[in-house]
Amino acid sequence: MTVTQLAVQAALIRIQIIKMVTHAQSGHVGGALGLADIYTALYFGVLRYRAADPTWSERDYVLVSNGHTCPVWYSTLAVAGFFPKTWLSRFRELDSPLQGHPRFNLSERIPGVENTSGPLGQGLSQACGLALALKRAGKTNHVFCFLSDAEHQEGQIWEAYLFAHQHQLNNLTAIIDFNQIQISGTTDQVMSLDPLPAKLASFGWLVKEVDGHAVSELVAQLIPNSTQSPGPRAIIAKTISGKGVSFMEHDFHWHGKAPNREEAVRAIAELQSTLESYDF
Ligand SMILES: Cc1ncc(C[n+]2csc(CCOP(=O)(O)OP(=O)(O)O)c2C)c(N)n1
Ligand SMILES: [Mg+2]
Repeated sequence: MTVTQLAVQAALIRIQIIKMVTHAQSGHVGGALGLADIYTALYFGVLRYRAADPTWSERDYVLVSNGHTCPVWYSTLAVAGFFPKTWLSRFRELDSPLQGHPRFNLSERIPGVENTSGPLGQGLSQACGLALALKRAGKTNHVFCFLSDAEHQEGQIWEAYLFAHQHQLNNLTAIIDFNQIQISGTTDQVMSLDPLPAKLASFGWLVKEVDGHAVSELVAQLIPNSTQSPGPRAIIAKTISGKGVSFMEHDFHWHGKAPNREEAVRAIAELQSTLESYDF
C-alpha cells in the first residue's frame, strides 16, 4: 500500500471506532484512536497473515496487553478481512464475539484474536511464553505485543522484560502506546515512567522511539529483523490519545467515555474531512 492508502485506511478505522463505541454507548476511544496509525502500519505493511486462514502456522502473532483499546484491534481485523464488518455493530453486546475486552477461547476462536486481555500488565508475559515456545520449536513467526504506557506501573511487566532478555527473545517486539495519559490523569501526575527508554535499555532491550502517527516510518521500524537485534525489541511510539478528533486529543477524560450522538457526528465529520484532503 502507498502512504496515502495507509493514511486513508487509518482514517476509516478511526471512523469505525467512533461508530462502534457510540453505538454501544460504552468503550474506550482515546487510546484506540491514538493507535490507529500503528495498527494500520502493522496489518497493512508488516505482518504475515492470511485473513481467510487465521490460524495459518506461519503467521506473525499480535497480542494485546492493553485490552481496553480493542475497538482499534477489532476495526483493523474487520478491515483486513478476518471477520465481517457487521460484527462491529454488536460490540459489547451480550453474547457478541467482540466484547469490551478481548477474549481468547480455543474452542470458540475470534479470528485474529490471539489472547485474552483486560486486566492490565499481563500481555507481555503471555507474549514471552509464546515467543519462547516458537523459538524452541525453531519457528520464524514473529510476536508483536501492544502495551499501554500506564500499565508499566505494574510489576509484572518488568518481570516479563527481564524474562525476554534472559531468553534473548529476538522474535518479540513490544509496541508501547506512549500517549502519556491514563484513566485519571497524565502518567506524570499519577506515577511517572521517566525515563522509559533508558529503563528498557537497562533491561537489555533494543529500544526505538518513533512517531506513532508517521505511518511509513512505522512500517520501516516495525519490520521484524530490520534491526538485526540479538534480543527483544521495544518500539516506544509517541502517540496522541484521541488522535484525529480535535476535542478528544490529549484529554484523559476520553480514555473510556462514549461520545453522545452529537459528539459522534462532529468526530466523524472531522475524520471525513481528513479523508477529503488526500489526493487520490
Ligand atoms: C489490572 C488492572 N487495573 C486497573 C484496570 C482499570 N483500567 C483500565 S484502563 C486503565 C489505565 C489506562 O491507562 P493506559 O493503560 O495508559 O491506557 P490509555 O488510557 O492510554 O488507553 C485502568 C487503570 C485494569 N484494566 N486492569
Ligand atoms: Mg496511556
